[in-house]
Amino acid sequence: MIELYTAPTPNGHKISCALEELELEYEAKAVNLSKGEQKQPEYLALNPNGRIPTIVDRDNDNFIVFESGAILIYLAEKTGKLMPSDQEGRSRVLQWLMFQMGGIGPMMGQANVFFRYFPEKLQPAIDRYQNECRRLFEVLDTHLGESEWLADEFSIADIANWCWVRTYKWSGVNRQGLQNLDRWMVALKNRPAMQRGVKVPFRIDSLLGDEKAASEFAEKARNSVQT
Ligand SMILES: N[C@@H](CCC(=O)N[C@@H](CS)C(=O)NCC(=O)O)C(=O)O
Repeated sequence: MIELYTAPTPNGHKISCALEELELEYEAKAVNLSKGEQKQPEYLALNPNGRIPTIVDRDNDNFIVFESGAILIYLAEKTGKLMPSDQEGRSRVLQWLMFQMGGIGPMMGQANVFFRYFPEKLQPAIDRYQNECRRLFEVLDTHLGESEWLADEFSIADIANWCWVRTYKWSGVNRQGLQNLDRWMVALKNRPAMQRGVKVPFRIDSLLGDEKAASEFAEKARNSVQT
């Protein structure tokens, strides 16, 4: 049994989607980010960075893992699935996983901050992050024109990138004209495990068609953005 401390965000969904794909038994524990539960001492004892996700592996002497990329690697190595063990195959998965961890995730996160949450509208900052996200989407699109999946087989790298790219509208990033990326997005969306994973720890409806819900959500997030 794995305990997963999470919230309905891309970094949380990366882990619930992987756990669903791997058919591992897990218990999701919702961390209320707008109430600041991630900064409480009990949680900081598990994750010194005060962010979700975190796992506790009850079957491995309560081993704790934080940082979503490290959690994905841990789960893949624990099961021998979603990442090959040969050096080159493993490296190809890690390259695209790191591309998400160091590029797509932080850039979309900053696009969200400046496009949705920041009190002032700083257009150069919004443009900077949205344009960088678009550039990263084009990198994915070019690669996916030559390869069905990001690495040789479906892997944790696909899960990690998909969980972020699917939220492009919230970040205000243009995804038009990227047909290879579109093909891959649909392939992932059609996987039952991914469909289950993005409803953990609870289902949230798209905020995009509901202005009131979107502004309430942005207001809560704004309060947690430290300037
Ligand atoms: N590098 C971390 C980033 C985690 C992260 O930014 N989590 C966000 C939700 S997607 C969070 O917990 N935000 C709450 C906060 O910053 O206080 C990871 O990949 O695990």
